Amino acid sequence: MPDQAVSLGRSLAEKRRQAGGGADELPTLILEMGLAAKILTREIRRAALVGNLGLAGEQNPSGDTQKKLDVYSNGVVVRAFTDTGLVAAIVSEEMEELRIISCSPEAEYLLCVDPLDGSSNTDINGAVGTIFSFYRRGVSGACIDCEGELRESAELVAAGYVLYGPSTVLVYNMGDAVDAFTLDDDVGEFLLSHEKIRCPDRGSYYSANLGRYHGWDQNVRAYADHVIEPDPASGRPYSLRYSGALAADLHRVLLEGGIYLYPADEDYPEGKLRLLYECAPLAFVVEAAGGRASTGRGRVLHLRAESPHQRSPLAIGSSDEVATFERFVATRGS
Ligand code: AHM
Ligand code: MG
Repeated sequence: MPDQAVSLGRSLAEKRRQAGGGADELPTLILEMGLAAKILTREIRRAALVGNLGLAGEQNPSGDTQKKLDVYSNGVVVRAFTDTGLVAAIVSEEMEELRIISCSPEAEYLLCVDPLDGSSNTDINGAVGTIFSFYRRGVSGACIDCEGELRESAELVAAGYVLYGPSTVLVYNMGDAVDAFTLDDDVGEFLLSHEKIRCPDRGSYYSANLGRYHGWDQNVRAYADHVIEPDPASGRPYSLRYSGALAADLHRVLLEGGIYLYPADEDYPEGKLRLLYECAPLAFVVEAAGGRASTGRGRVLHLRAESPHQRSPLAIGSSDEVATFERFVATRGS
């Protein structure tokens, strides 16, 4: 361990000090996400030994059959943020309705979370993640229609993800920069490992479920054909990397460049991924790192959610790569 290790707690305290202290509770919320991530790290690692792999049996609001770890992860996250007193309501992939937590004036934030992203990977010891975002409520101190708040007035103020891979990494943006903290198992702390991350403008990796190729629009198929067309001058053919966990594929693109795509297709005419707890949080991270996040036709962050589980197409990663995808979508028709 380097002598000058910076813990997540110390880094957040320093950011709070630089911002002049005050009542901004985002650092407390990020720290709480760090605690939930430590508990989930432990449980994911030992799941095969304590009977926590496999299906739970219920369907989630998106129609996916929940894994035991989905249910467990949702419980950990909901309990963690219920206890802070700072969160008014939670939207989760694993809960049908938005869950009202508190109506007090201190409960200034809305949490949107995918507690266990990529849960099809749990049973094969593959990478999984947690994706989260915090919105500041437009109105505080009243239990009004919070879904309406998300749509009308709430502001996305912090977002990030946790990747449970060979190590656990927490990446977040509170509006200033994107930093990554790696969990040191022996110390029991998230320690700063990547500061002020910049997403390369270009990259030669692409991530997409090519099994869905024949359900895509011809413009999207043309783009998929383009990236594998040999052109050494522009770095093509690109290499395919697809893990089945958005957080893992996004992490590669953020650090090494490239593009992650989940376009609309015949089965998912609005795209498969969910706006509030998958697309928007990662857009908030990637844009702060100099990358781009698009529906193919516009910025993901310009969308307003009409419902908790609203879907969106997603193209995210290096700015030049996403811009090229948008040109294909715009010029080839659909
Ligand atoms: P999940 O959060 O229910 O696991 O689903 C989201 C996942 C993304 O992480 C991943 O990129 C994509 O859905 C995989 O979908 P597919 O199996 O269609 O490729
Ligand atoms: Mg997910």
